[in-house]
Amino acid sequence: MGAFALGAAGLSHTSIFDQGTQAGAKRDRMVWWREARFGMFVHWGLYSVLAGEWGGRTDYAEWIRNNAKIPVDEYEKLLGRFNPTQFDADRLALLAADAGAKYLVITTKHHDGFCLFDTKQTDFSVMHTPYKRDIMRMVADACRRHGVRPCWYHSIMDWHHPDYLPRRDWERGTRPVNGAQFERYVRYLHSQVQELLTHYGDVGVLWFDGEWENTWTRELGLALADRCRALSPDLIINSRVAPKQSSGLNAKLARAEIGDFSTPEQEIPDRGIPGVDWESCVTMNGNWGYNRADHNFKSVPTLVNMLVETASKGGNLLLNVGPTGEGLVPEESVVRLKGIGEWMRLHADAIRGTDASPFENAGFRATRKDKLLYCFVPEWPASRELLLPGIRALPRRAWMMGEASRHPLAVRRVDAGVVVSLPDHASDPVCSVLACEFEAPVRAS
Ligand code: JFZ
Repeated sequence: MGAFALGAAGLSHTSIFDQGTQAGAKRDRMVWWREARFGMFVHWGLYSVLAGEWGGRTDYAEWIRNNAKIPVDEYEKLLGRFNPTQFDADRLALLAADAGAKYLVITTKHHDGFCLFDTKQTDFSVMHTPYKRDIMRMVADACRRHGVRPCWYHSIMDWHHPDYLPRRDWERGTRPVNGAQFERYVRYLHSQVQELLTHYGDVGVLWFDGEWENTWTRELGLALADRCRALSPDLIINSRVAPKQSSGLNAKLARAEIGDFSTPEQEIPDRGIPGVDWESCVTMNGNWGYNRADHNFKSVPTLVNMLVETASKGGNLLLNVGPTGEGLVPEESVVRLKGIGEWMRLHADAIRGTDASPFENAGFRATRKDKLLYCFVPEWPASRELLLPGIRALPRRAWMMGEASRHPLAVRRVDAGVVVSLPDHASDPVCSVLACEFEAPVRAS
């Protein structure tokens, strides 16, 4: 029996889709990812050079070629302008590490088809720009130097490759499909995945995207996942490798069927996704790719609370930055990552390696780890008390994280559970964390 009387709102770590021997292998390869709880996303490419601006409009980003209807030969001219001389892979990796992120997912190729790595499969790559350096080599090496796992985002949809189908609606007249063979594109994609998985050492995650067009079938998704797994047995693959099933189970579960984790975008699911690993990807402002005009950034407390919310629901948070064409992460993002890092330096134990909250309706978020329960208190209660509802056992010790003295807090049993007497003042300006240590491992009964 655990210390808790209430049922778990959180997840059990074995997906209902993983039966038999595969379940053990999956459990093993997911260990570091589940432990990490926090990663950094990087959207960077040719589009970054345009900073979101085209034809008088300033609200574009990584979809600019499609949304501004830029002809392919016009877009190719950007190759000559891609020269991110300010880029420093160590600074990028350190930015992630200092924020408390344990992995970094970067766009090797987005929907525009431009490759930021040294690929032998196309000339539409960084090697054919004035910069001429393999960005993924630098990123992979720098990440490892700073204790961050390098991971690749790679788009299935490709608006540049002549064999990719379908064409955009608006370019059907100017880019005829004559001679295009989708099977040839699939071979191209496989070859690139092979390069990405064999030239850069161990990669943590292959984060596929752009799987929703009708040419990309579940069979092709399965074959691609198999290819990845054959090249790199411990690789983690997201569910966007294959299109979601249109019928059958609910959409979220169907999406998790192929791949290791599900990817809610710009949202944290109400109750997590029970039985399925998941990672919410979110932007700090309103765009994935760099947009010069977008200064609508979330605050540090909002971002910390998003991290707390995902962890309390048993998921990961993948927080995005969009470097400029010069290769710099916008200062607004840097400031926020530093703020998250300051909080994480004192409270990471309450996030990393934790499981979802044991409470259904406590009125605060929580995580747990073995005999420890962590309660997140962003607003300091006027009563200076916190009720742990449904808890029968008294904690052995309760204290505010980050306080060097670990001053023990008074605890008492009441009908509804256990009440902890909090100090007069919040222990952290962003989000105070109460830690409670119990005699027995903290788990749901
Ligand atoms: C995709 C990309 O199109 C976008 O540019 C960005 O890279 C983002 C992370 O992923 O956009 C999506 C993908 C999936 C959904 C919505 C937008 N979805 O599942 O709702």
